[in-house]
Amino acid sequence: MHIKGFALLALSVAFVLACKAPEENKKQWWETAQFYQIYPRSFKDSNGDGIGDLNGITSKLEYLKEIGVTATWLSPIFTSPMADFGYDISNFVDIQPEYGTLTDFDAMIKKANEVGIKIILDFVPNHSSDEHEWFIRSENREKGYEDLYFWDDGKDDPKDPTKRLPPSNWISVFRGSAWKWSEKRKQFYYHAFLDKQPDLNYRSPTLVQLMKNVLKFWLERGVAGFRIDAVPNLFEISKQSGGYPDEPVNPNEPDDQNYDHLRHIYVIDQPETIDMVYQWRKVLIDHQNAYGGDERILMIETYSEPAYSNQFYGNKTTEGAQIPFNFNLISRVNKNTNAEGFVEAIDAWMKAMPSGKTANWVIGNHDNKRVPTRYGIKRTDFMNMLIMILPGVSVTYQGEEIGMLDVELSWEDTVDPAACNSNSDIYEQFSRDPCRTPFQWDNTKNAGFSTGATTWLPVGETYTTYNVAVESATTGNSHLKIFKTLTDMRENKALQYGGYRYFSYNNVFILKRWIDGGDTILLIFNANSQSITVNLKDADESIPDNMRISVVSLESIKVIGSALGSSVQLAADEAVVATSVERKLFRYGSL
Ligand SMILES: *[C@@H]1O[C@H](CO)[C@@H](O)[C@H](O)[C@H]1NC(C)=O
Ligand SMILES: CC(=O)N[C@H]1CO[C@H](CO)[C@@H](O)[C@@H]1O
Ligand SMILES: [Ca+2]
Ligand SMILES: [Ca+2]
Repeated sequence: MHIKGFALLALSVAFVLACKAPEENKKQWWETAQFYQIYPRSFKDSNGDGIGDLNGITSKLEYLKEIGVTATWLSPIFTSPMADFGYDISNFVDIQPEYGTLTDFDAMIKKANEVGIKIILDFVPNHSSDEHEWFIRSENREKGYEDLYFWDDGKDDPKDPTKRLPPSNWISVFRGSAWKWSEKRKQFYYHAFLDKQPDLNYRSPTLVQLMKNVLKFWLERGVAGFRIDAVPNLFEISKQSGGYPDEPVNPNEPDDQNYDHLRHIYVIDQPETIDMVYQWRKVLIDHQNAYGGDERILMIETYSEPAYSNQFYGNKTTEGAQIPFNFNLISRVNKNTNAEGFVEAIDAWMKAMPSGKTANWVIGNHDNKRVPTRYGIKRTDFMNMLIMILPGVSVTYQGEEIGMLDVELSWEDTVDPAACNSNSDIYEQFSRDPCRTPFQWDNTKNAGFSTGATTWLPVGETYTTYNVAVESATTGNSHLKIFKTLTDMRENKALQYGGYRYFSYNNVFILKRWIDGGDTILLIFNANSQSITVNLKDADESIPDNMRISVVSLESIKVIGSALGSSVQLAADEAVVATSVERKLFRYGSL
């Protein structure tokens, strides 16, 4: 008895000591988080008008918790004429009526706090709507508002003295000249996106302060941070530093209406942008110091080379954004990428990231074709496995957890301005509608998204196969079960704190995570177009013997819970996750 008691005491002392070290470098909540992007218009409609809304989101927060989401970022919900579906904001501090009210917003935050989901808002700082009060006043040259936007007389038209020409050759992201003539002010204004999205002028201290007030407004209503839209476009070369010079032509893109026709040396990635992000982080830090609570975060949209985008993390003296989005898995990976290609795409981030920072992995959003279209249907589960098992933060766009497919839409059904600005022959090249169709909840009418007669975009035809209800209820495997098992696994210290190694072996991609004295987790993916047998000890002799299969891609016939073995046969595009613990990791199903 005595000895037993002593042993227990000794054990608990050892436990306390052993726990101390990891606690010291305890991570912030967001560093091990699963983020989920909601496109509010298409997530859940609560009142049958065919348009998703805040009350719809509130009613589904428990679903997000259930599938292991930590925080959700919402595409814009603010007052907007909807020329770019909410990315054209006419009031930064109110809710678009079709989405709800500030009272609904407060109710959503309250519910989110109860459920344990953090809410992150989209902050769209580059431009406002041309219907924003600031723009109307600026166009009227009201005092204090004159220079909140970019105004310029333009150039003489040598052919017609009554006409003016735009100040420069700058092209809008959505095609055509980025300058629009205002009859009222008799000047041009600059718009990087639609002409209904005039760019805000960050060289105006008034504007800078107004936008910081917007951040404070939402922080005080309880948001956990912001995802910042179109950061590359924030600053452009200033009038003071030499007017608005023409950008050089890119010979690879002959279509002179296309954004890619120019090399954007004056309108994106200007040095001042970095400091503005630091200033916004300061607003968040000040708020946290005043109100307490968990760290508030900034996630930013950037597409630049690491030398530039790494600066967003901050420098030796100043904090920046915690999460500059990593789109490498979107830009460098496709259906045909081989195992080495995956290694290179991951390296491109891991090797460039400043030390001590947290990586993040994005495979889709409301601007890109859906995951099964870009990576191939059979690789869908592998992509979810990859972002969950790589070190750092995972980011999921709504529908990726159920393997939603792009929905092909006719020219008549197309509403995205990026497509409508083109024509019926080429619109599919530009349209972002196929990835924005209503979320598929169940087998009922409108996939359970809405009880209305119609929905703002048609519901995908495959909704009876890919929906939450069907994929939860099946006794077999499903995309959703795979997703949930993976988010469960992310509680494992090996994934949160462990080491990592990824490599290609006979065109099989292998990712190993492990923690000393703890588990090893293995992801194996066959990138070959035929089956292959891999000898694991040959691939990496440190892989433990007792690995068991925890997750498999949908078409795999391997049995969850069975031993992985030292010689693993994989079909083309088959992906398997194995764990060294003999623990039941599959939450439901036939096991
Ligand atoms: C970090 O950035 C701040 C703000 O832009 C700047 O004032 C400071 O000089 C920078 N520090 C270093 C060490 O580069
Ligand atoms: C990924 C993303 O958020 N893209 C947005 C970038 O900004 C433009 C203009 O605000 C939007 O149209 C895109 O949807
Ligand atoms: Ca609605
Ligand atoms: Ca801008």
